[in-house]
Amino acid sequence: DYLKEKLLQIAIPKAQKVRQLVKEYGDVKIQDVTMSQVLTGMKGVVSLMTCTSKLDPEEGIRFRGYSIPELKNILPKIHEEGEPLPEGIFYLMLTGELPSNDDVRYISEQWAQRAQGIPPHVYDVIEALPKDAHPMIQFNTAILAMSTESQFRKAYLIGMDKKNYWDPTYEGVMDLISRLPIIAAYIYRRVFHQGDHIPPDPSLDWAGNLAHMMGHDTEDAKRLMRLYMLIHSDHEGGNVSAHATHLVGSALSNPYYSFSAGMNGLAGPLHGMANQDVMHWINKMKREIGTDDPSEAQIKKYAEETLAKGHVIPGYGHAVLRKTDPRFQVQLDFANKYVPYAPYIKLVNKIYNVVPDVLLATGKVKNPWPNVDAISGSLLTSYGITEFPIYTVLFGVSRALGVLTQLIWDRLYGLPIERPKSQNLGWFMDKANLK
Ligand code: FAM
Repeated sequence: DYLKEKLLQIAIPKAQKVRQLVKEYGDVKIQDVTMSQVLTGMKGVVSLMTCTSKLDPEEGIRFRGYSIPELKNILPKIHEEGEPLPEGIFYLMLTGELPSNDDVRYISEQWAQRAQGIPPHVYDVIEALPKDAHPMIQFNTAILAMSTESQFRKAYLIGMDKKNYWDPTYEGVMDLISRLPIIAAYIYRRVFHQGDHIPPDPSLDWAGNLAHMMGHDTEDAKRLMRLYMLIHSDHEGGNVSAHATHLVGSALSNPYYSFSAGMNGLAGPLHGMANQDVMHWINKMKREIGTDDPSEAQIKKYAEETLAKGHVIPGYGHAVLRKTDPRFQVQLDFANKYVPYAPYIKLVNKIYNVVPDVLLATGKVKNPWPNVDAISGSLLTSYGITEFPIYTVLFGVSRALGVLTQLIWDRLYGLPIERPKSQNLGWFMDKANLK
């Protein structure tokens, strides 16, 4: 496997640097931490080392230094006019280098081959769940069920040298990523298409195959799926799905357990589930106002009512970003190019015109701008993928690319178990001299 060889060559000097930092520079002070940082979700506290991507509050995400618009130009594509293949961003996040066409083809083939290894009991486990169990429950259950195949645990038990843990991690990660589209499509067809399943086409790329297996087999739908899989793949290390995957992985739990932890986090409404909730919010608005095409004044009133009830407006706000999310923008540009007249896209634009001011008027929302989820569901819907509960599963398939690449690097760096310190309320009150 030339990719593994290459990875090891890149990683050895970096792992030495990590060891050197701990040994020789361990006492270097890097930051002061305030009371409010700890009590409002550790925002801005540097406590993780992540190499796959970095999030700038103003500019948004960069993958190994490259922004999404840059990647759209430089990553390999199938068609000149099309979207980059997610295989390419995986390669970039893994090695830190831009892939050639051959590198991307190699990964596509690897994944198509490895995808064939899903054990039959995984389908039995899915089938044992009620059809109306949320697709994220089914997805995550399947991920755990697949961990019977973990090479990591086997290697650990036979006494592998810990320097080599990255190797079975890599194997597990490659297997797991290869199989996620099949699992996601299986759940989609089970829940929404009477269990009428469509086998994978090994000649297709990873994202194209997902669209194909879901039954959305047009070139247009495949193009959308490639974009979707590219932009959701990573958002540096501190977001809930990335952090949870990393944390659980630090106990040397295998890649399946680790990723499953991340997916449980993604299923929360403040994280990945927001893409489904946005659609509920829009549809409830249409029902309550009694029209499919509400005016901006009507949308504003509905948004204000949402806040008055103590609810969040899904798809808006962010823990780090302080500008419109470039992942929102790139989808909006895509929509304006290919489906400009889609009713949901027109609504997304109208909502974008009024909601930021409504949130700003609260005086407390730190970022009133739309995030990735404000449009992704409307875009999928405009392409005929209208079943909202599958949206977070699609997010999860994509998110695997980043968080699992980082898991390989966690093992390459030899990072230890993660164990921050906790204190009780009295301790914080003492620090503040509060009686
Ligand atoms: N609607 C209503 N209130 C909001 C809000 C929104 N969209 N965004 C923030 N706030 C409130 C927040 O609840 C908090 O209120 P309290 O002080 O009363 O608790 C206050 O504004 C300050 O919050 P913040 O510091 O601006 O945001 P946080 O860093 O605490 O939270 C989010 C960040 C994303 C959880 C928050 O903006 C939110 O709940 N947004 C809606 C859900 C959503 O779209 N999540 C998806 C995020 C996404 F990019 C992803 O993970 N996929």
